[in-house]
Amino acid sequence: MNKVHAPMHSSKSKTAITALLKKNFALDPETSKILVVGLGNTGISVAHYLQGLGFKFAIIDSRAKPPMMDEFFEQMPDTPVFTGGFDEAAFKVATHLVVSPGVSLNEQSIMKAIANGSKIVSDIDLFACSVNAPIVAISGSNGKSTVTTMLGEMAKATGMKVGVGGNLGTPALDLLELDAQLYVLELSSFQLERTSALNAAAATVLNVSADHLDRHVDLVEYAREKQRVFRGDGIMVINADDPVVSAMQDDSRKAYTFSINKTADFHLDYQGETECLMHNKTCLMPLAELPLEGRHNAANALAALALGVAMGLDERIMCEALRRFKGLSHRMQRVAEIRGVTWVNDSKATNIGACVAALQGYARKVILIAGGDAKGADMNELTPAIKEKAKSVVLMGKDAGLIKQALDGCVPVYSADNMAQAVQIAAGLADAGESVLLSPACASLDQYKNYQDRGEKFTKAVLALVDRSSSYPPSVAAV
Ligand code: UMA
Ligand code: ADP
Repeated sequence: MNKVHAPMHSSKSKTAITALLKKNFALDPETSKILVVGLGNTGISVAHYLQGLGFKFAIIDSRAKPPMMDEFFEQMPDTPVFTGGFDEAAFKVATHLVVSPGVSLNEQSIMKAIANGSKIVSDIDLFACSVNAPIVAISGSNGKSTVTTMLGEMAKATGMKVGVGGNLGTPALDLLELDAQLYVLELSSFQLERTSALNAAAATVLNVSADHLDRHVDLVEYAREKQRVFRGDGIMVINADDPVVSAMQDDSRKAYTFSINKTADFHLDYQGETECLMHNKTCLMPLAELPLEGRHNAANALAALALGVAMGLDERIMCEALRRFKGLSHRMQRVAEIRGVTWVNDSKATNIGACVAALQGYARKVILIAGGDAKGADMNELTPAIKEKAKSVVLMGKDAGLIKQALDGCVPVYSADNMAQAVQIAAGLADAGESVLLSPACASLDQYKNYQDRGEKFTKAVLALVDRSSSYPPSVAAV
């Protein structure tokens, strides 16, 4: 549970923060009536923050009993909490709404409140108004957590006190107590769409591919929300390989470009026989020294280096941090090698872009385990990569049928009811020297608690194969 903390020891004084909140959002401790929507990690961090500044607020959550409610009552017994629905009366009196990213702004009660004059303020707005230290903001469809963590490690290696969080896990406002010299925030489209005061010292959109289309109208609107990360006058870090991101570049602003396909400020090139991560004409380090699978991780490293250079970090120290960076769990994580078959957990591939990037990293065809909740994406976009890189596909979850339909018989497809079965089937299909890749291209929530749960169930099932040598490999038939 988050502990109660006052944000005021983070550089700016309480008076300065209050003045800025008044100027930017007409927020006033005496008169504003704030409704915090969502009693999750974000909502609780906002509650502690507002309490520290002496604002009046209430909290609302549509669930009957949000998991952290009891602890919350213990800490803030006097805060009005509404649960079990979005009570119109609570919205009616609110002058300001701080809406958690998991709650859509298209909720009836929220749209009505906005129409009646309530202002939207995000936790990121509150954070941006409260720090003096520079913020680096990282968005994109894929690679955010990896680049955010990489840059955090780089900054730490230079001896800086750094706060790392946002969509990555620790709500931004909970980082204030660190009183850091630099803040590195991963920001989702949901966080950005409701943020207006962010003026990051350096920002990037790593890439844009279809995701969260169940929440955004279309890809154009989704990209527009991501572009909000560049609001302000900070240094832009632009992926020159992504046309949607390149179009976001503002020529009047300082920018660094990165690319894994062509020359850019940060790019890949050969120095003799050795392929290197380059800054202009200087080799920063050989690519082979980056201990991560997949060329998309070269792009991630170049983006992190560009952001680090934008913040004045030492290139040599950043490269030392990159050499030590072993990657995050559930992203192209090698789980085991059993009878010559390599098993890879990429459960965090919750959209098509991530699955395609994973497949493209393989020279030899793989057995792909995919499926789950497609979140409104067009599964036809998966077909070319699967056709080129998959020997066969094992499908599971709510939208397995959509993928099967999109593949239209171009590779053998097998169906599984659960992960243990999917792993059994894949074991029967894989020959020594091949890889089985869990890279679902879909969210996990139809069958699992979250992507971690899905990845753990995969790992458990893979490791169980070792003990089941008599039934390994089973025989299977394509559906
Ligand atoms: N809620 C309602 N009604 C709704 C939906 C949600 O009342 O219709 C309530 C939920 O019951 C919950 C509360 O709202 O109690 C808060 O929900 P939340 O989903 O915003 O959860 P938080 O705990 O505040 O977590 C959020 C981010 N969650 C989402 O964006 C869905 C976390 O990102 C983030 O780490 C955290 O803030 C701190 O910044 C998670 C995520 O899945 C990891 N992000 C998506 C992604 O990466 O794809 C965008
Ligand atoms: P995010 O925080 O944006 O979801 P992660 O770093 O957690 O990003 O990675 C999510 C998924 O995307 C993983 O499957 C990972 O292998 C894949 N991925 C990471 N970086 C990239 C990239 N630059 N391009 C495409 N896919 C990527």
